[in-house]
Amino acid sequence: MRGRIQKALSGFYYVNTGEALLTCRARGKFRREGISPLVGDWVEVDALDNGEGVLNAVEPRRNAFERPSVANIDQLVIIASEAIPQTDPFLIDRVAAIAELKHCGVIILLNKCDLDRADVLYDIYAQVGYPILRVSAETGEGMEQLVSLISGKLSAFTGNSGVGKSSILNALDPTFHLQVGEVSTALGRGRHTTRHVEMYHLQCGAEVVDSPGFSSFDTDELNMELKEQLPYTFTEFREYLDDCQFIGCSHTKEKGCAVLEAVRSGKIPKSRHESYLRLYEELKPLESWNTVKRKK
Ligand SMILES: Nc1nc2c(ncn2[C@@H]2O[C@H](COP(=O)(O)OP(=O)(O)OP(=O)(O)O)[C@@H](O)[C@H]2O)c(=O)[nH]1
Ligand SMILES: [Mg+2]
Ligand SMILES: [Zn+2]
Repeated sequence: MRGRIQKALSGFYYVNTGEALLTCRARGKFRREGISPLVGDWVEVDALDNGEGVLNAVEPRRNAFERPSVANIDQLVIIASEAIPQTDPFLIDRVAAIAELKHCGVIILLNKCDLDRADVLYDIYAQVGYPILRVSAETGEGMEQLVSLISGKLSAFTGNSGVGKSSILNALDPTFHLQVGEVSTALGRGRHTTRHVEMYHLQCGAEVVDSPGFSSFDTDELNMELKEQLPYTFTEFREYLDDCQFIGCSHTKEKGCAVLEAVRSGKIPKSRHESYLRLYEELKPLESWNTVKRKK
């Protein structure tokens, strides 16, 4: 029968079939073929006795992410803060670039606004043009507007550990009691309180995936496609890309580069271009082993 993976934990997949939540193991072929079923996947399962099942097949995906590990989502909600922990804009830009590559919506939520209004981040992303909202899980500020942005959709909350992803879910739905963790003031970061990926159905009609926060990234999602599309994944660069003097301009240091000119004149936020340069450098090594054609 058909169902959707609602939760993944310790090698088990909890599949919602509409009638039951089956605890499933995946068939060995998934591991052999290098496919990881993800929360949000539509799957085919065989029901066994006592609420267990076997996961047989994963339906084609609309999109899939490694961090957070989810599939078929409508939008990524990137949660950030300028209180403790502070969010490095590079982390936002990196996640947003991958979301753009996969044609997935992006929303920026600035949490802990009871402590800090996050003016710097607000100005950057308002200028980029992403939907952006100041919220506070503590006081409830912004929750009504947030509901209107997420209802009727499947969203994945993502952001650095301790930024308040689980707290916002608790604030959105009074029936939720998700575990939240203290932030280490000495280290200025969260303690990785949420340890698994799970989809929640909210009373307001939204579906949201909560996931472990990140503190750094590995290189899994940095691939050739991202390298080739990088300038386009920075949405506010797009209108300048045809005006560079050189075709094939990398927008890093060239003469007559329209993107660099827009950065100089303040039309593109400087921090966004700095993130672009950092990603450009990270992606650079991919070229040598991936695009050189072998002579036959
Ligand atoms: N003052 C204030 N504190 C908040 C707010 N939101 C969350 N916190 C606190 O921040 C800490 C971390 O919150 P969590 O919800 O556990 O953060 P998380 O993003 O889910 O963290 P991980 O699960 O580790 O990724 C907790 O002590 C919360 O009480 C807020 O809007 N204002
Ligand atoms: Mg959490
Ligand atoms: Zn250029």
